Amino acid sequence: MIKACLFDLDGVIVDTARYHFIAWKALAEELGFEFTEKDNERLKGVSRMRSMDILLEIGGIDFPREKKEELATRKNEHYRSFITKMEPNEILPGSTEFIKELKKHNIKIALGSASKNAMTILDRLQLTDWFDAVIDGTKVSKAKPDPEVFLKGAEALGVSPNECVVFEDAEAGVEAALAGGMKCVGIGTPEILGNAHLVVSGLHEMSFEKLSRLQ
Ligand code: B16
Ligand code: MG
Repeated sequence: MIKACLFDLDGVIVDTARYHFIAWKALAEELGFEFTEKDNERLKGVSRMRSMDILLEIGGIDFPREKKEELATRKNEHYRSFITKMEPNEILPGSTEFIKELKKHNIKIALGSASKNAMTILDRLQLTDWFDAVIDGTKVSKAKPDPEVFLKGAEALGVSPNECVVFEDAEAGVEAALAGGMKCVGIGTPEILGNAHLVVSGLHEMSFEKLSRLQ
C-alpha cells in the first residue's frame, strides 16, 4: 500500500541545473579553465562540496579546504542571485497537478534533496505548503546513494520505507531509494535510470492510477 511520495527537487520538480551551470562555469573561467554542459551532468544530484571537488578535478587543480569552501560560497552566492528570482512558472510541467492529485488521495508528500537551498526554491515556487516534510542538504550527513535523505523523509511522515515511492532524476538517487527499501520512479531515460521500477520523462506522465500500479 503506497502511503507517501518523496520527491527530489532539482531535475524532478524544477530545472535549477542551468543556474548551477552558469555559476560553476563562471567560477571555472575565473580559475582559467573551461567547464562544459557535459561536465555539468556530473554535478547533478551531487552535494555542493563534492561538486567543487569534481570541478577542480576537471580543471586539473587543487586547493586547501578553506580555499575550496570560500570558492563554493562564492559560487553559491552567484547561484542564489538566480534562484531568489525564480517564479512559479518555472515548475516543471505536470508537477503541481500530480502533487494535488496525490493530496486528494491522502498520499503524504516529502522533499528529499541534496540542496541546502531547497527551502528558498520551494518558497519562490509557492510549493512549500504542499509538503508535509522537507529533508534537504541541511538535514543530512550522508549523500545519495546513501538512503539517509529518504529514510529521514519516511520517518518524518510516519510511514515505513516500503510504503514510499521516490521520484528521482539522478542515478545515485535511484540507488538511494532502492537501498532504503523504497519503490522508485526515475525521471529521465531508461539508459541511465534503468534500475528504477518505472521510468518516465517527467511528472506530466504520472498519475495516481499509474502510481497505484507500482504496488
Ligand atoms: P546546493 P537535488 C542537488 O539537488 C543538485 O542536483 C546538485 O547539482 C547540487 O550540487 C546539490 O543539489 C546541492 O545544491 O548547492 O543548493 O546545496 O537534485 O538533490 O534536488
Ligand atoms: Mg535531482
